[in-house]
Amino acid sequence: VDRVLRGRIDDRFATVRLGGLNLDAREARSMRRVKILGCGSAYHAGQIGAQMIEELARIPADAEPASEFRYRNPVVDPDTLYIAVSQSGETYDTLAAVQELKRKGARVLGVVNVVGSAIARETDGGVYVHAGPEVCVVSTKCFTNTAVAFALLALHLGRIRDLSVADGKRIIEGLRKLPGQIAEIMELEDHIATLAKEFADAKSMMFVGRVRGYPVAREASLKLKEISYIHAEAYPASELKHGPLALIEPATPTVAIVPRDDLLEKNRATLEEIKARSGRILAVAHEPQEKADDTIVVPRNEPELDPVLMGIPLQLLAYHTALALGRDIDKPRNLAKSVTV
Ligand code: F1P
Repeated sequence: VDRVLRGRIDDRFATVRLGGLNLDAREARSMRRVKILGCGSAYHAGQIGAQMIEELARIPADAEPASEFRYRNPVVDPDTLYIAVSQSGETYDTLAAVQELKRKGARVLGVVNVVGSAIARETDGGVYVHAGPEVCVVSTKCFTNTAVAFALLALHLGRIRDLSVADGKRIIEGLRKLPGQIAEIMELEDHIATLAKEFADAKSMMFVGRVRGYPVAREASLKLKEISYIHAEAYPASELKHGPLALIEPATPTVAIVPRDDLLEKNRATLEEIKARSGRILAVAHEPQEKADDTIVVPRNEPELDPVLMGIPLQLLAYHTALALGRDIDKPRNLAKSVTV
């Protein structure tokens, strides 16, 4: 995270410098929508990015799996800024989506880790994530850094459009706190490893989160599936009552993402609904949750940056669950470093 922030924050003007972005102020002001495309963890980081762009720059934004977008003959809109997200920069579905967009005359930026990769070359500009090489197949630090890169981009767009200087300063201070807070979360590893041993027996797990917590829930469930092979579902917390509550029972533990935002009370009510069905609950929150059996307590930052911090203990949870099950974590089955077909 230090690396993605380095040299990019300008305290004096409460803004950020994004050298290779290649998007001038006139273009940034005239765009009507942002559409983010990526696969797997890159898609989930894109969901976080879309929320940050809506919150900090007030531009309507959404994320879609590139692997869906490329097959559905989408309407390509000249007033939409498209952003392709990829760790490797080689994922074929994402590259194909970029090429299709370029053919139709769209402007496409990249949020990419590997410098000079195919997606970095094909896009019109963008932000490098500077997460360094991902030594294992699954994306971990790149997911975190991509979320931070989106915070920088959202801040930049927000300052060009209508974000107040005070808000800019608040987010910049929050960004500066991240590396120290991530180090604090890493101190929780032993506690998380102990919790993971309890989850290693689960046949299935449920991950729930609302708004900022939802992409974190999705990514956490993907990490668990990828490396431990435990079945996991991720649901927006408010969707539970539309069917999936039927799955909650003692043998299906739930991980609930409970940030301290204006949805805190709603999130606590969700914990109650799950508890009432005797489901075991692990919460990720800023303070211990009464209804949960255990809470992983993460430091508080600006609410917009919660997804950056709250994903990390759940990467550790997936890692230690897989370790407890004796899985080959760096080479999980059926997963390639960059999916090229
Ligand atoms: C996308 C992705 C990763 C996943 C695995 C397979 O890769 O789905 O999120 O962990 O490596 O590919 P990328 O486009 O971000 O390189």
